[in-house]
Amino acid sequence: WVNTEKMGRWGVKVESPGVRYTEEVIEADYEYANTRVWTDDTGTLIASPTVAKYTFRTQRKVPRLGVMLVGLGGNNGTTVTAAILANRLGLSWHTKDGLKSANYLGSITQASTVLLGRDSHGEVFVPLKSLLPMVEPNDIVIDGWDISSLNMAEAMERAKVLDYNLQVQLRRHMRTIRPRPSAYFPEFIAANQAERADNVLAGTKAEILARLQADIRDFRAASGVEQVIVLWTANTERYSDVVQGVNDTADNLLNAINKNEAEISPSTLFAVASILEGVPYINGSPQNTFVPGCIELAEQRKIFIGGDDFKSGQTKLKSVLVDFLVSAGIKPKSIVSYNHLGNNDGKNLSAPQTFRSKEISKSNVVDDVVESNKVLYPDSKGPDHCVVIKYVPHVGDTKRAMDEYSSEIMMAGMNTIVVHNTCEDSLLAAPLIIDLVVLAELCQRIHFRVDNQPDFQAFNSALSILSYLCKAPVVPAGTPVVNSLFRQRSCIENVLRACIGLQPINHMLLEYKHQ
Ligand code: NAI
Ligand code: DG6
Repeated sequence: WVNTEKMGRWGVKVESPGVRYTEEVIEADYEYANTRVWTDDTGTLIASPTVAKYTFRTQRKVPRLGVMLVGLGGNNGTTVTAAILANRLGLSWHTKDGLKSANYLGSITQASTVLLGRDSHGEVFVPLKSLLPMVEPNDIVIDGWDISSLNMAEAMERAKVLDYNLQVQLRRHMRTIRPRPSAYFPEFIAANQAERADNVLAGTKAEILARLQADIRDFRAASGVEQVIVLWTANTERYSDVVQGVNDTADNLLNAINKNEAEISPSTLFAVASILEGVPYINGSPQNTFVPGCIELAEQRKIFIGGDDFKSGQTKLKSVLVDFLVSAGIKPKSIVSYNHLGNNDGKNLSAPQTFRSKEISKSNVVDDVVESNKVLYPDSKGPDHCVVIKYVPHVGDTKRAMDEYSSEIMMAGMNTIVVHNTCEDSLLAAPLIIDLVVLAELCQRIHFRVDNQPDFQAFNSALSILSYLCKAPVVPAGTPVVNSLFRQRSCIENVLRACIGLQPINHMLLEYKHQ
């Protein structure tokens, strides 16, 4: 075990002729090995190794980060805010099981390790966050919007997520935080949310957009943060219609906002406000916030967007289990996913249109695995996949999820796996919010150039490295969507390794295979 407290100012430091450390940057030469495949005239599949030379440059100074949450007063919003405060204050509290202390379990940047390499004793694992300089979650300044006016102490109590004794200690810190009034267009979320909508902005969409932009500027100036990220953790919206001339191009989208078009959702308005303010925007819900015009605007302005929909529990396991089954040559024939929950998210999802958004993001998560195996799925028709969500107020945030995976095995046999999972939904989602903003901020400081091009470039606007944290990853046009959790995690680990000039971990252990 390597204690990062004792790792010094460099964290992990690489000694290699291709890696240069200055006060400002870490610069690393990197050979990106790949395989090009094509079919020749005889129909033979030809595979040919390729190598491209990259140089990665990472700014070492970590900015003071401010995060603006849309849906600040919800279960996720209050839980992540409370968790950051509790960690910062080093709080402990008594429960019937004994004394508990604040931590960041469930966050890959804060609580997971990666294999760095081998020393004379064996494998050396280090915290993922020690590979490159990253924001410390305890230093994040939180702000945001909610259509409900409750202060954060009241909202935390309403959420019923955290232990009472912890809430008591946090109350005076949370009470001072009040959500800013927000954009509320009732037709985009369930009608049952109207009763909490007492903190809403009046005016046309253009006026509301201007107000949201002013909020971002105000937060930056008042808090003194150097970098802002906006993250949507508000209610799931219904899908927006993608309409030619309205939201299909960046210009049309901006014109449509000026014309107060009905089909511009609050989440798209927030995304546009963020992009216009030069601030990354992450969508933690399933709706199609990123209509084509919004993506084009982000690309034009070179602003990061990420999403969609936190991949926290049932779907995360699905993206492991189906990957395991299919890569074992076992053929899933049906997946039936049921869950019930009693928080406000469940209440909002009890309306058909908002449920439909969630059903889509929960269902598409096996597509890439099915597509990867033409032996099992020659016609690309995947398993029957059924997703059910029911609202049961009594269970609150403690969601129950039940999944049945039925697969065909050898000689027409059948293999059925049934999984039951009880979890506190917001305590799984809050660490994902931390990872999303920590990684998005890091990506702001990474630039690279390929094959001695004169200029360094940033990653594409659609920040696909965040796929691990999302049910329906947003990726640049033409990029494969990867849902498999292990592949998504390898992407994060290996991109971070590339930034310090280290090859991907290949798990071959060749050095132990000699006679
Ligand atoms: P929640 O209902 O407790 O919180 C959402 C908050 O958003 C509420 O306080 C509501 O008043 C507010 N809100 C609604 N419309 C708004 C608007 N236009 N502007 C500002 N605030 C607005 O829900 P929860 O549990 O915090 O989840 C938030 C979102 O994250 C949901 O869309 C949910 O589907 C999604 N999600 C949650 C996961 C989890 O494990 N908790 C995982 C994946 C996604
Ligand atoms: C019930 O499915 C409500 C949803 O908001 C989920 O709790 C959330 O999307 C998490 O889903 P999953 O499938 O990652 O556990």
